[in-house]
Amino acid sequence: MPSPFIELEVDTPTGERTVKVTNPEKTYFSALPAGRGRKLDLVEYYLAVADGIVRALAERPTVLKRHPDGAEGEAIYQKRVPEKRPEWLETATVHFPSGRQATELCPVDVAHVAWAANLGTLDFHPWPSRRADTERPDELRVDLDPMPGTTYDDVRTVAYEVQALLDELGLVGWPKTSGSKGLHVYVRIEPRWSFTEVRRCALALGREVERRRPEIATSKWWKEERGERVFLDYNRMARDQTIASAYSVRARPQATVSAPLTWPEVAEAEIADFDIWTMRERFTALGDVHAGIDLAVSPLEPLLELVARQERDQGLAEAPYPPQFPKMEGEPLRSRPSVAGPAAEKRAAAAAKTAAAQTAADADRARTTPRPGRGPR
Ligand SMILES: [Mn+2]
Repeated sequence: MPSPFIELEVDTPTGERTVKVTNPEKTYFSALPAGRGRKLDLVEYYLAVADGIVRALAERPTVLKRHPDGAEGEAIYQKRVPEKRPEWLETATVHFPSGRQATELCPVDVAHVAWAANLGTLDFHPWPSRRADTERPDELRVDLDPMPGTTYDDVRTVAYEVQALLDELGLVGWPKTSGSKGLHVYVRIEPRWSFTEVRRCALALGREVERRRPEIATSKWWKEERGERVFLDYNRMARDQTIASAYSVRARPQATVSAPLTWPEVAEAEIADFDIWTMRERFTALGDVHAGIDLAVSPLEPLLELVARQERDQGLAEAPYPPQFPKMEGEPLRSRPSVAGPAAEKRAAAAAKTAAAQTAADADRARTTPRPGRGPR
């Protein structure tokens, strides 16, 4: 028997699109009251916050985190946009750290979002760059992750410390709940610098916040060095390391969403305050509280100067990249301090060999030309 479906007519600036929603009554969020946590409620949520979600994703190559069996089912991180797709769907090509490339969804209107939601997409993970120049991020993202032993109040305190620093440097930050456990602060920048440079700025910012509040903030990559502190995850600015966008629904039975906040709200707002229903109400009342983000373009130079000062005065150089990256220029030995030493050098060499073999195997599956300009310049 074919799956039940309905068709929605979705208005876009370039015309009306028909978006099919299959299995609209399927339960996606078990902790919501009956009839409020269906797949159709997910799709309708995104249509209700259209202006906000489109601002968060516009023209950005976007990874889909799909949960076709609902929030508690298995997740599929879908980078490549499926071959079978409507002819109006727009895409963008990106280059991964391995040198491979992929065609990802590139939302330009809410019909793209609704189409993806019908695939079971809960959260959208956009690149911090846009399709006009995918190599130059226009969004510096500060990701605040509470480590075990910390509280959400600690996350708030660190967020305000980030705000104070940005303010001193003449940059404008836009806070949002992650919808899961932490907070994010986004800064709109001119798309003039590489991933390597913007990530290095995120690292400098994290290190400076750690210097000011060492009791609750850390920028250390290795978990054993973080302690019971809030981690400023600078590697979220590395290529292809995306995070859930504003208005994204998170994979929780309560259907919490990543909620854009004003700075005064950070002190009071709880993660659980915002779900697919309460956010709809808030959006109707206030609209997108981050509506000004694209007009508030901040200079990156003050952070580049901070990078230089830290190097000069504190001897701080590069810091580790995530495991799937090739060894990056200036990067220290990517090995936990507790296992560093000559034996670690050997292990690192062996790991590099395995990684290279893996990359070659991947390349066989999706034969592409490695991009000559990728990596540090
Ligand atoms: Mn996070």
